[in-house]
Amino acid sequence: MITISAFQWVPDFAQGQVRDLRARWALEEAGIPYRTRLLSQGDQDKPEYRALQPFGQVPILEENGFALFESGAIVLHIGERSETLLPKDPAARARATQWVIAALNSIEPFLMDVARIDLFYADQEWAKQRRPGAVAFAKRRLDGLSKSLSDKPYLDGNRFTAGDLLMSSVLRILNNTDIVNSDARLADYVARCTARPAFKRALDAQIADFRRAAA
Ligand SMILES: N[C@@H](CCC(=O)N[C@@H](CS)C(=O)NCC(=O)O)C(=O)O
Repeated sequence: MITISAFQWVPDFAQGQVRDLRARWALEEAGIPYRTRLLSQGDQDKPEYRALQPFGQVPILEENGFALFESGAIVLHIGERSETLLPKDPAARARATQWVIAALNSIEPFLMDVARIDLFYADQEWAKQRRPGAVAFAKRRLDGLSKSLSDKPYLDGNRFTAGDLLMSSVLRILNNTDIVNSDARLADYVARCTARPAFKRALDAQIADFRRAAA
């Protein structure tokens, strides 16, 4: 059975955001059962875990001696077993992959610039000065994304793919600001993606693991 690594506990602001959610969501979309390997404080720095994830992060996927890190790689790997995530048609499949990489490479770093300031450095002078520029840059990228989405339900048209799973996961990073939500098209898009039963099951499972660990 597939095992996904996740943290046993994270602060409230990170619950529902930790990146194992992306792997869980993909597995739920694919209808593949999985279990979790919950890391306690410090487990991620142990040599055995670092051998599987060089940066000590979650998630990793393990199955029958095979291990994979990077949430994008994990979602694409699971997508090999799910036409919902990766369509069979080669052109549609390439476009789904394109949106996975766009989410992780062209959008996530810029939303993370803002999130990092807000979550970890909000009180520092340099962060106050940097934030408006970081927000402006993020908004430029979001504007491009919104125009490309246009009035389509999903990035490639009528069909949800792995690209939407990653893009909506990335857009949720700024849930606590109006930076994404002030664009009605993007707000509706995230709501549409996360209304999927597979997302809800994945989110409930992540939260349930935190609750079990806290009990
Ligand atoms: N690019 C990685 C990022 C993974 C990542 O940032 N994971 C966070 C949790 S959401 C983590 O493990 N943070 C602990 C750390 O970086 O030390 C991926 O998408 O898998």
